[in-house]
Amino acid sequence: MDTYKGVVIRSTGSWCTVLSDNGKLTECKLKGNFRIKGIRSTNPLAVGDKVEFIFQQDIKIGLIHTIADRFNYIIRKATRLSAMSHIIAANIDQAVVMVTLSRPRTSTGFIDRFLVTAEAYHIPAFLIFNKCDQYTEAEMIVLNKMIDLYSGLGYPCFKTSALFNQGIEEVNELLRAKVSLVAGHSGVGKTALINVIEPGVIRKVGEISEYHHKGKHTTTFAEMIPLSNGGFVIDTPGIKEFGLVNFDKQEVPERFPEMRNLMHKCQFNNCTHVHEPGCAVKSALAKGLLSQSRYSNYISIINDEYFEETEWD
Ligand SMILES: Nc1nc2c(ncn2[C@@H]2O[C@H](COP(=O)(O)OP(=O)(O)OP(=O)(O)O)[C@@H](O)[C@H]2O)c(=O)[nH]1
Ligand SMILES: [Mg+2]
Ligand SMILES: [Zn+2]
Repeated sequence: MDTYKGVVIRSTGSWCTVLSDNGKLTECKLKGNFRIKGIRSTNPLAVGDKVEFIFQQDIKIGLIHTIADRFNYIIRKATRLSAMSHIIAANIDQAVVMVTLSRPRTSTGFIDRFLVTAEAYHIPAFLIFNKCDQYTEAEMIVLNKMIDLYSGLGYPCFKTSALFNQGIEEVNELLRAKVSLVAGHSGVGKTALINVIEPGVIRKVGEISEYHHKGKHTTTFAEMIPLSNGGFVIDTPGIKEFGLVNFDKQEVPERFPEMRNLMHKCQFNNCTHVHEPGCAVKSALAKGLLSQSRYSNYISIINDEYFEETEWD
């Protein structure tokens, strides 16, 4: 019996598709008694997992017997109150959040939660502002302010239009030879952009509802797409909100680069930057040196009920 090595490019519950080192795709499942330690997850196998499997000639499927240790993964709660989590993807080099200002609207709260998550996992993060063809002048001003803010914090920003092929070359360069997770609300154009970058395999793109100006969850599970530039891009289903699983309130300021650089100047070393005297963060905020939206999102993150969850091994 031959053992093969590969990477999971699609995963739906217990079945998955593995791209082997020899370029072949094989439908695989986990060997019957396989147990995974550590994470209580609804999906034992995630897109991006490196696995080894034995191909069963008689039934033409692969049985996975080894999952390599993940060097990182992005996780969210299966549902808001659930004790289970869902691994969105594993072994990611960089994370891209795709943003649209309208149709659908992406809030800075969503963006900052995404960036905090990426910081927590030490994954470099980028922003792509898509649908630049459809904004009014007033919206373009807001967009440029957001770009100033986020690029100033060290998160490179890109402007694109998947519809009119704008900004595509830069994004193609960004994705070269890396495994990139692409996340964002339903309808922002994640799949549309991937279709433009890799026109060989056209994937289903959805409509925006006329009434809600939101997408309709066209992509229903994460999928890893090999690019001809040597990279892999992970298209994810539109995420409404990021549940921040598995971390401690006190760590949150460190996930904000602008706070990380100031915290050591606070009077108290356990300062939460909310009400304490001698807080360097609050004084920078009062002087207009920190962004009010980032600070408000920090407050909302530390007050978030998701932090109540503590049951992880
Ligand atoms: N005007 C404009 N429309 C776009 C652009 N990119 C995508 N769209 C449209 O937006 C709609 C949603 O695009 P999708 O690619 O399905 O969005 P998605 O982010 O993959 O959505 P989910 O799979 O539901 O998460 C489609 O009707 C696209 O044609 C763009 O740059 N400009
Ligand atoms: Mg999609
Ligand atoms: Zn402080």
